This record gives sequence, C-alpha cells and structure tokens, in this order.
Amino acid sequence: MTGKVYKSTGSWYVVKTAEGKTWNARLKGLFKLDGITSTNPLAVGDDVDMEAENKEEKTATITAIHDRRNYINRQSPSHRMQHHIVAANIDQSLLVVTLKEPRTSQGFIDRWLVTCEAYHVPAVLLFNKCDLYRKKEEERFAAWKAMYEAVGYRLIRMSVHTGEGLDQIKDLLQGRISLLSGHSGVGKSSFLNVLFPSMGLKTHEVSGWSGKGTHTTTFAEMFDLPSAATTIPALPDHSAAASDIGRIPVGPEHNAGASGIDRSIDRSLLERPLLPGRIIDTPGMREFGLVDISRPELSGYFPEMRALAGQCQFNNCLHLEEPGCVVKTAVQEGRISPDRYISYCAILGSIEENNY
Ligand SMILES: Nc1nc2c(ncn2[C@@H]2O[C@H](COP(=O)(O)OP(=O)(O)OP(=O)(O)O)[C@@H](O)[C@H]2O)c(=O)[nH]1
Ligand SMILES: [Mg+2]
Ligand SMILES: [Zn+2]
Repeated sequence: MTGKVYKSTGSWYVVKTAEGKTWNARLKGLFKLDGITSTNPLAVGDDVDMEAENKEEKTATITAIHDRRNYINRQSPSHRMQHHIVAANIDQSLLVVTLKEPRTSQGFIDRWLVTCEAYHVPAVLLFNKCDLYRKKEEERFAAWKAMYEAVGYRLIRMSVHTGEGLDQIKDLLQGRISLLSGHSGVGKSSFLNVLFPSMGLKTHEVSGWSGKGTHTTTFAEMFDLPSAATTIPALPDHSAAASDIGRIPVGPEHNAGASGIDRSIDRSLLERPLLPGRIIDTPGMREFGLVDISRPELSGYFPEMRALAGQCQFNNCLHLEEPGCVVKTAVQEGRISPDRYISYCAILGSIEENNY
C-alpha cells in the first residue's frame, strides 16, 4: 500500500493512505544509511510504499520512498554540515512574518525566499499580528510591501486576532499542500486553530511571553483541511475570551477602535465551503541556513537580478565590484531595491568560499 507521511516523531512516521487510514510506520534499516548528509531521510509530505506489520495495531514497515516532486531543505540547526528536509512535495510555502513580538528580519525573509526559488516552490509572505501595528510598523510594512511586490511576491496582511486577511488565505489554501513556516511565536498554530478550531493545536501562552519564546510546536505535521462539505465556523467574538487560541484580551491598544480603523471582517466569508487542501505546521525557526546554493548561482534566486542575467560584462559576475555590472547599475538607478541588494551581499558572504 502507499501513503503520505503526515508526521515524523523520530523513528516512527504517521502515514496516511489515500482512503484516509492512518498507520504508524518505520523505515527499514537500509534506508537509514542513505541519509548521510540529511538528518532526516524521510520528511512530512513524502509518499511511501509500506507493508503491514500488524493490521490490528496499524503498524507498518516503509519499503520505498517515491521520488520527490520538490522539497525544502535547510541547514540543520544542530549540525552545520547536515541538511534537514523541512517538507517534501509541496505546492506553496507560506512564511509567517511579524514586525513585532517577535520581529522578523529582512535577512531571514530573503534567505527563505532564496530557498523557495532554488527549489521552485511558490512563496507567499503572510504578515501576521497586524493588529499590533502602530506608525513605525505601518511604515515598515508599506516599504516591504512595495519592495516585495515589485519583485513579484505576494504579501498578505493578516491578524489572527481580528480576522483580517483570513479569507484571502483560505482561498490560497484550497486544494493545495501548503507549508507554513516562520519564527517561533509568529502565530502559525494560532492561525490554524482559528481557521480550523477542531485542530486544537497547542499555542504559546501569552503570560510567559518573552519576545523570543520557547518553541510550542516541536514536530512538523500535516493536517487535512476540512472537506468541501464542511463550513468554517465564524471567528470567536471579540468580547469572548478566546481561550481556544490563547489570544491576548482586547485592550485599548489592541482595539481597532483605538486607531479609528474598523478592521473587522465580513464574517460570511468564513462560512464558504473549502476545497480539500493540506497544510503543514512546523516548529519555529530561529535562523534559516541555506544549503546547496553556490555563490555564482545565488543571484539567479533573486528574481530582479535573474531578469538581468547574462547582461553583465563578465559572465561569472558576482555583482560586487566587477566593472560593467548591470545589477549594480540597476541598484544605483533605483530599479533594484538597495535593501534587497544588501541582503544579496550578506547571503553571498555567508556561503562558504569553497562551495561552488
Ligand atoms: N496580537 C496578536 N497576537 C497573536 C496573533 N496571532 C498569534 N498571536 C499570539 O502569538 C503567540 C504565539 O502563537 P503560536 O501560534 O503559538 O506561535 P507559533 O508560530 O505556532 O510558534 P511555534 O510553535 O513556537 O513555532 C500566542 O500568544 C498568540 O496568541 C495576532 O494576530 N495578533
Ligand atoms: Mg506552533
Ligand atoms: Zn554583475
């Protein structure tokens, strides 16, 4: 029988068959030897063949791993020389970004975008906690929106607390396998809980919030979105203590009324039926280390630089100090954002010299 890996907890994998039956499966020792450079030979999203070990207990042995359509790979946080496959066979990756509590840096976003480009996975940036934005964050958001949209990325402004943006994101999720990533504490699990209250995922308690946060989600896990027949219940009322998502009580500074902008949403949008889709919740990442990307190929993963490929005087131009560089000219003339170029230089500098 064949199935898809929904969760990995060390040596056991939760595998779901097309009929929706869930098995606990493990790899044959043979496969473990293959994963020399990868900390995990199998990732969430992998399709596998398996043989039943015990039909009553629903345990099985994985006998083969199907070829991956794509995957997202990162540097293992604990072993610099090893890779960690975040997820395989995904249709899109959604990066949850926050401008405060915690603050996501542009460097982090750009490293993530480069990886998505390298693995041909469409990326969307979800700016959560927009209910917390004040003047400074509004300005930052406007600047990043202009910068990323100019490059061709989609940005969605959202708030798990007010519901802003959730209808658009629901549309994005339909019928696709989506990977949800971002720093710890940006609200990934809270977001899934509010869209799909029956999931009941653990989220971070507001009372021990330190800004950095401990990881609440510890394993990547895939969830089936409610089927087309199911409708999504309306968001909890603002006045009700939304204990199920552990949200911050609405105080004057969190209240839409304080800024004079009504950020409430049309609740009827949340009652539309959904097409089946799947979403992968992941543990928060502190850093995102690139793997498998060489210095000469890096600019190919910046779409605004890729558009100028082959036009520099030297065909091995790294767009640093070389004469006749069209990328640098584009930066000087304002056609490429200086901040994106700075990110490019920083990432280039972080790629090991011998990695080409
Ligand atoms: N103000 C505000 N707080 C939010 C919002 N979304 C989530 N939070 C809060 O942010 C905190 C962290 O949320 P989680 O959902 O646990 O974050 P996570 O991204 O799943 O974190 P890890 O599992 O550690 O990676 C919780 O206290 C949430 O209530 C939002 O839109 N606005
Ligand atoms: Mg979480
Ligand atoms: Zn150049």
